[in-house]
Amino acid sequence: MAQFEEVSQKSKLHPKPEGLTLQYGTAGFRTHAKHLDHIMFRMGLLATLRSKKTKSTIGVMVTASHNPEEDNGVKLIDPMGEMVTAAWEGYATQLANAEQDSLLKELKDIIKKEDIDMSEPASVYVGKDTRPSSASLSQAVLDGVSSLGGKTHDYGLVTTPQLHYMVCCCNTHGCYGSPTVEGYYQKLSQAFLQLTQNALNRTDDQKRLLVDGANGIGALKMREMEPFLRSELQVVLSNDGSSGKLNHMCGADYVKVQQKAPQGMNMGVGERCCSFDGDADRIVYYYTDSKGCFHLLDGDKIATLISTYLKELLTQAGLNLQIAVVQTAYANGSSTRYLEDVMKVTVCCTKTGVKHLHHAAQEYDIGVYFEANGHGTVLFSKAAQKQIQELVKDPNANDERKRAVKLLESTINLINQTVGDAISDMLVIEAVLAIRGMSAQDWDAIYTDLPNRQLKVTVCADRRVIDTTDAERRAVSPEGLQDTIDTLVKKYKSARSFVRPSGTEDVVRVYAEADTQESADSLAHEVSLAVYRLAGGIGDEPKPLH
Ligand code: NG1
Ligand code: ZN
Repeated sequence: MAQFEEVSQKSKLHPKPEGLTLQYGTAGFRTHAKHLDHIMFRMGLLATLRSKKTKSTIGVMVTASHNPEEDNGVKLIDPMGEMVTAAWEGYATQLANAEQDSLLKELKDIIKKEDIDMSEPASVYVGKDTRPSSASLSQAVLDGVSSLGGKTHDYGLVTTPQLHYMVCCCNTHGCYGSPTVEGYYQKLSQAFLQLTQNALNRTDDQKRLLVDGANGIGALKMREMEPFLRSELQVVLSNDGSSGKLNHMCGADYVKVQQKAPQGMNMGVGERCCSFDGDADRIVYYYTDSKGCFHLLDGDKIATLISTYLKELLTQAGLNLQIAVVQTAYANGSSTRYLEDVMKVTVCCTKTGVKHLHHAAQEYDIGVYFEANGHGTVLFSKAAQKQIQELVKDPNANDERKRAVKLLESTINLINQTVGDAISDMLVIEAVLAIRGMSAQDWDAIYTDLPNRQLKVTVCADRRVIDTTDAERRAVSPEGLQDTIDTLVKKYKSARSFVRPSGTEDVVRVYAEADTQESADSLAHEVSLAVYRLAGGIGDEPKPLH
């Protein structure tokens, strides 16, 4: 067939290095950019098949998020802006690892398994981050799509959540918004301006926010969006990409893991600051107090702030909708305790990776999901949205209910329900703080985090020698590891620890929390040693942190 002839010809321009195998990991393929050209071409092919199969537009985002600038990666986006399903992740790995001469065979195998009608049209939206390698890699995606006769729309430089939004807008025929960057700015800014009208007498200081753009796409897009916000938010942008390197000593991941402010940010005492990651799908907040102490407001604090606000509005609106918060094992123990015991909301724990959290959040009327690292959003079920819209129109509702339900309606419009979105989350947080008249310190005081530490251990064999259960909170292999962790945890107060293989780096991650930073550090170190000894660690033995 002519269409396969073109694939065959074009694939030679994007050859696979023999023997190289890669996995579709926690968030797509991700590695050094020099290994990715063939992957991109093939993901163009796969997205075309997925589009034919679903009779919808599919998205392909070229980014390696918070990874170093030299890396790159690719994420596939399903019709409603969600992450691609597990079966298709499997196809992605199958296609990515096919040697050059068996590519067509694997492609036809997927077509057969999925019973794809190749005469269907295909449409693929493509976006990229600011990495130097992203331009040629996104061209490889476009080549893949066109070699199978698919239509492409190249959005160029966009944040990952913006591309998710475009895909959702397209497939809902405009119901979610208009599929342009301008449409995105308009939808979000209108909702933000409506919400902040409810916050009276805000001073310029309260409107001021310091934003670390991680030297990436988020900085560019924040600049573009600023005029739409009409000074209701006064952004002071640093790490805007004009000089520094992407994610280097800055960005949400750096701030969260190092538990310190990024370079290049001039923070006044108590000033609200936030950091995006390299593709602007994560955000964390922070401030320094009068003693110069750094305070992190991470994904758990964000989930608590937003769910408290939503719960209050539901009560005021007299709506009986169930609200749940979805977390992972990395959620700080204090946040879980606060949500369950004080706020009395349902808390559910899933495996790491937003696709798991997103899925779990869909089970509730309102599902607030955040990873501790700041990746998350809020999902409203169709039924919940309908109830809210009906109440907005109800002429018999009293003023208090009307006000609350209008706030809920604008909040829904401000939230990017397709995926975690740093810009959208930032505007939600800013609106909530403004409406409730809260400072960063007030927000931080909702509960006190347990001191914690994250470490990495490199092992010689496949890191998946570590197998886990119970939403990754317990290790079932190698033998003896969990018993050792249990014994170590008992030595410390309010302690918890777990280990799991990373899905994005070739390391085993260790997490520990306890009543003091010294204890958390010491427990994390002892557990790292146990991993090193029982799971075949390489290099020097982990050293104590102090
Ligand atoms: P891995 O490498 O599987 O731990 C990391 C993050 C995830 C998620 C993905 C994708 C931690 C501990 N893990 O996954 O939460 O965001 O990257 O970006 O932060
Ligand atoms: Zn990201």
